[in-house]
Amino acid sequence: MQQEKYDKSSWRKKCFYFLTYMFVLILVSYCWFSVKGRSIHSHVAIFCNPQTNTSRLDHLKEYSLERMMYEKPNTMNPPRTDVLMMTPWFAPIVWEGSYNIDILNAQFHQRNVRVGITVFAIKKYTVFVQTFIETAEKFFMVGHKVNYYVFTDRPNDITNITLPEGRQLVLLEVPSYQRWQEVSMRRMEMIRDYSRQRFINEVDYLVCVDVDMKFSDDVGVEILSDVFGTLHPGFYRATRQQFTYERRKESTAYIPPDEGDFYYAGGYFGGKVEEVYKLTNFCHNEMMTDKNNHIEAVWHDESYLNKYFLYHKPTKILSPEYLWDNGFGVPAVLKRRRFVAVPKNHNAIRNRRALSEDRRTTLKFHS
Ligand code: UD2
Repeated sequence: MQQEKYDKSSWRKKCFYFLTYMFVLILVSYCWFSVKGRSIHSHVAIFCNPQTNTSRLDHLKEYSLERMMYEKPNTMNPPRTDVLMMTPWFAPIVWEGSYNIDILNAQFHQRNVRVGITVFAIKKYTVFVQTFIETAEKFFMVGHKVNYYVFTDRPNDITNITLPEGRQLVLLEVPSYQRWQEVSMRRMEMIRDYSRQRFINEVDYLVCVDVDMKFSDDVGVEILSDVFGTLHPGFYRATRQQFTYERRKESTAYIPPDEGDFYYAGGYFGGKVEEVYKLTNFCHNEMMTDKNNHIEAVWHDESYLNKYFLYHKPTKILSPEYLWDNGFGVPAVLKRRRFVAVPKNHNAIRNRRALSEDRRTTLKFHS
């Protein structure tokens, strides 16, 4: 009796071990064949039934334009012949006359695009915020969703501005730095960090600009692209040798005299959040390397930005229409002045004590 009981339980155990072994064997073989099959035959879909297998391509959104009336583009007659409209790497340079905003608006509206514009108002620069936003409301991305991201150490100094639906003001409290050069340069680090934590979840594109500016004409979705830079108003006609790139080999921002396409302004760049993240991460890291080696590039963040764009070509470039200083006059090529510097007394606004004896108003841009 005892023996019979023992045999039964032993047989059950054996069965259990055998079944477990088989199960594990089948599981391992299945995993191995799936992985192996995919890596060996990655170009041949041997494991999926094309009838039932789903693909990302099944869920593509279809965007199509409505019927629109506009003048036909003329292959033999370019709209502008007085300026360069395309770089050698096929990035468009945006000038008045080079695009049709109705077509672009229709495309971007379909995609329900969300745009974030970043400005820094540290210390006395808070005085520029109101004019910046008021003029942006008239001219910047009209009809599109916009978040104004204002980085400031003095949130209480920023007057609340009522904005229409789809547009909002977001104050981001950040530390201040003693030197104005450091304030300017640290923008890269802060844009990078907020891109990771916040912007990537809230907007599609970022436009990163100086705050001591005002909009005076339309700036719309024609500027948007994967990653864009802007021709510096002081150097758009200049030679390579005249560009104020960093020329000391000890700096990571160094650009040799026989290289360089354009001189890009530090105060206007942007693109998709992912691309702005890469750009700001690069610039901040290079700045930190230089800082550890006790060197600072000649034009601060602008020098590192120029280095980035040399080896990561922008996919679109904005003409100086998008960044102008009326101190430069109004050349004939400039059909519109869309975003212009607010005259400021550099010493008084950058330093703690206003230099009352120095009443000069200087050009914003170095040239
Ligand atoms: C140029 C560039 C700027 C930067 C700088 C580097 C343009 C239009 N401007 O501007 O982007 O590359 O050269 O030298 O291309 N700021 C504060 N508080 C301060 C100081 C600066 O908030 O105390 C912020 C503010 O947003 C300002 C920006 O940093 O607009 C750049 O400083 P700036 O305008 O005084 O520098 P500027 O005119 O030489």
